[in-house]
Amino acid sequence: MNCSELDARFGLGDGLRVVRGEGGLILLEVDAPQAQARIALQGAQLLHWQPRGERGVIWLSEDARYIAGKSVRGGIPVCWPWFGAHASQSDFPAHGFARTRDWELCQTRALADGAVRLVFALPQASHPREWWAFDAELELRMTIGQQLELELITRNRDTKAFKLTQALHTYFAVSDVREVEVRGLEDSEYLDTIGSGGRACQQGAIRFAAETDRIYQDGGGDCLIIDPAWKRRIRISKQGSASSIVWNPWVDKSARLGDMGKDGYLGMLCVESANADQDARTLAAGTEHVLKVCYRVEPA
Ligand code: TA6
Repeated sequence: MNCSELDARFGLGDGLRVVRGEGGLILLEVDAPQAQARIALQGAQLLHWQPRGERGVIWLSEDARYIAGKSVRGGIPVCWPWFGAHASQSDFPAHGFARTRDWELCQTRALADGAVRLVFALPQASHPREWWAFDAELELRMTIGQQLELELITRNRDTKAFKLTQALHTYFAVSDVREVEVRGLEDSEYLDTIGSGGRACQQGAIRFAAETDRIYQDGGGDCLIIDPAWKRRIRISKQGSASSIVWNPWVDKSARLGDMGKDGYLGMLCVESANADQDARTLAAGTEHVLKVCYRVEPA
């Protein structure tokens, strides 16, 4: 379906419009009583979420590029069916292929409480067999309101098991990454993917003064981003995940990425709810796995 057909079928009046955005990407513009949001059909990637009365919660680079087949810098990229570099094929795309493919819009609904429910699916036919030889279904359900809920559902439709690593690679907007801290990962073991790597144990809250890229094996509990300057905390609750990636590219990596914007790293922080590293999952034939997150803004 083209943009106008999608809008005719799935639009919700002023509450949700389907439009063609920069680079020809199809965007869903949500303007609901509880929140505003924007989602690209490519990757079913949420790019913006702003609960009524709050600042935007999700960071998007001022230099983001809107190119078909390329993940937009910021928002919530879906890393699937592998997280990071492919385990054995170095020429396969980092973070899998789900974030750069066009998903199908399956359902839109204005809920009675003023939130909006969206359902997307990545059709099996668009899974590149040369990269992923399994029969699997992928679905993303979003409930957009004063809180944001995402459910990423993987179904193994094959006759054999497969290993899955994945992440909701969420870029959060912060006042100044040098002035915030992440709580909830104290005493968790992490793999430091920078330099020689190696594992260590988190001592106290996480603060930022350099490039940070760590995969934490956590107990599945809540994380909090504490942002005193903006007088808020962002609570990250999750189910079906026992690992979190905490990432800030800092100066040099930002320059290498080229689409972080001028000093963009200062205004963002990734806390990604995942199944990564030792938290990889094996889905037996006919089973499913749900990775669910809920984001809430609370007063600091
Ligand atoms: O989640 C952290 C990370 O794996 C970093 O190592 C960095 O590569 C980041 O993801 C962004 O990856 P991308 O492929 O979106 O540039």
